[in-house]
Amino acid sequence: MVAPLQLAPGVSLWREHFGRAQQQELVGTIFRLAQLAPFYRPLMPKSEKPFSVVAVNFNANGWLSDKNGYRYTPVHPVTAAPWPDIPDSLLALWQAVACYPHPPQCCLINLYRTGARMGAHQDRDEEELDAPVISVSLGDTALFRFGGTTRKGPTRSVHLCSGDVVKFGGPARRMFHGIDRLIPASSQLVPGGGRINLTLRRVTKP
Ligand code: MD3
Ligand code: FE
Repeated sequence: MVAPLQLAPGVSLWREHFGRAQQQELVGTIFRLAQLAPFYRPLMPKSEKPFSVVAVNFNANGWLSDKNGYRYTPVHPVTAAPWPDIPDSLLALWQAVACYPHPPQCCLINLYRTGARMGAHQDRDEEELDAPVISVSLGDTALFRFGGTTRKGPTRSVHLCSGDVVKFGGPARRMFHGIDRLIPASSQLVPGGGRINLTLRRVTKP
């Protein structure tokens, strides 16, 4: 692994960690698995407002949001089938960058079509906060914004491009973050256009 850019304490960025061929392979794998485990549209708890992204998961712990709240579930909310396994290339990525001695338990895949965004939030449905979250960006460039561990205070923005890998660990694990917008058609990678983001997470304590 090359040395990452250090964006903030606990935030490491590997620009274009995955080359074009590997990006194409990951997208192909995701769309092939999505024939069995289709992308679904999460809903906000209580308000039932639909997310602008659609999502699917790999591995036994799938992150889900619907009117009953945020939680981890072993089965797809529409098909009730177990989620597909995490591809080996993503397990290998975790091994290479996480600096954490146990495998990831969740791989959430968010698909952003043009106009989709994600409001500022913290990832706080996991019991294990000693493990980092690893994010992989594929397709159109996104404007990612992050701040501190409260909603107040300054934020910074960085473009996340296809093939980029970011690790959020230590003090960054509880930071507020979101996606303000995509740069439309900045990549041709994703069939139908847009962006895919994968997040690898540990859910429970070992
Ligand atoms: C910082 N996804 O799924 S990736 C999410 O691009 C999520 O789809 C965004 O936020 C996306 O929860 C942002 C960057 C990211 C992911 C998880 C984090 C940053 C994080 C967890 C903790 C701190
Ligand atoms: Fe998040």
